[in-house]
Amino acid sequence: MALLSNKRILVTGIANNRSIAYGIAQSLHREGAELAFTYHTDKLKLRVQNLSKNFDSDIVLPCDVSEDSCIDKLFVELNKKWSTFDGFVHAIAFAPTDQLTGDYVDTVTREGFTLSHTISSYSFVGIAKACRNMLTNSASLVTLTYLGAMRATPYYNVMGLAKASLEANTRYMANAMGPKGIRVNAISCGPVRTLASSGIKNFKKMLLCYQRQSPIRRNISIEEIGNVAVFLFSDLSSGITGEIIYVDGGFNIASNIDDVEQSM
Ligand code: NAD
Ligand code: 0WE
Repeated sequence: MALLSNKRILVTGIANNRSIAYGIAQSLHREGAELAFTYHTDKLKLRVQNLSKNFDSDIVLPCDVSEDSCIDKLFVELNKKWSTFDGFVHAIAFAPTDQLTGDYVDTVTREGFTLSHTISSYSFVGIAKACRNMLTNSASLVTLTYLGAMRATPYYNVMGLAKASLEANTRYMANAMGPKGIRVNAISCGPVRTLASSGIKNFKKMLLCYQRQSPIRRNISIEEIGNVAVFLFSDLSSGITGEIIYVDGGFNIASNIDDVEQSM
C-alpha cells in the first residue's frame, strides 16, 4: 500500500535533478502523492516544468520567497487547482557567496545576515502563513537544515545562524499549528553535492570527512532524504512534530577517536 495516496504536496526548491527537493519529489511520487512545484527564477521555469513531467504533475508556479507578494500570488494560483492540500517541502536557502568563506567575524555583514535569515528561515513561516487556510487538518510541513546550526562550522558562517533560526522556527511553527493537527519538522542532512554546494570551498573534503567519520562510513543520498520525507508526510509520523531528524549516517553523534590517535 502506498503511504501517501490521496495526499497533495507542494514542493519548493528544485533547481535541477540533483536538488534535494528533487530526491524528495521522487520518493513522494513513488508513494502515490500528487505533487505541485514552484521555481525561483524564469531561468528555471522550463527546467522545472520538464522535471515535473516525471511526476505526472502539471502544476508549476513561480515563487521568489524574497517577496511577500510573490508568496501570496503563489497561493492565489495554486487555489485554482487545489482548494486544500496536505503540506509542503521547504528546500530553500541563500546567503551571498562572499559570506560563505573566510573567518566568520571578519566576513559577516549586516546585509549578509539579514538576507540569509529572511530567505533561509523567514520564508518557511512566510509560506505557512500564506497557505494556512488551505492546509488540511492533518497537514505536514518539512524543511531542510544542516548541522552548522548546532556546531560552529568553518565557512558555513552566517548560514549556520540562519539554520539555527530555521530550527527554532520549526519548533515555534509546530507549537502554533499543532492544535489544528498540522505537524512541522526538519530534516538535518549530511553534505550532498547539489547546485547550492557546488561552488563551496573544500566541499569535496567535507564529503570525504563524512565518509571517513560517520558511523555508516559513506555519504547519504537524496533518495535517503526523500524516504525520511515520506515518513514525515505520512500518518506513520503522526506523533512527531517540532523535531529535527538527522539523515547524516550518524555523523552528528560520533566523536572521532581515530583523529585523536592520528594526532598523537
Ligand atoms: P539546490 O541549489 O538544489 O536548492 C536550493 C534552492 O533554493 C534552489 O532551487 C533555489 O532556486 C532556491 N532558492 C534560493 N533563493 C530563493 C528565493 N529567493 N526564492 C525561492 N527559491 C530560492 O540545493 P540543495 O542542496 O538541494 O538545497 C536545498 C536545501 O537543503 C537548502 O535549505 C539547503 O540549505 C539544505 N541542505 C543542503 C545540504 C547540502 O549539502 N546540499 C545539506 C543540508 C541541508
Ligand atoms: O545549506 C547549505 C548551502 C546553502 C547555500 C549555498 C550557497 C552557494 C551559492 C546558501 N547560499 C549560497 N549562496 C551562493 O551564492 N549547505 C548545507 C551546503 C553547504 O554549504 C556550505 C557547507 C555545506 C555543507 C558552506 C560552507 C561549509 C559547508
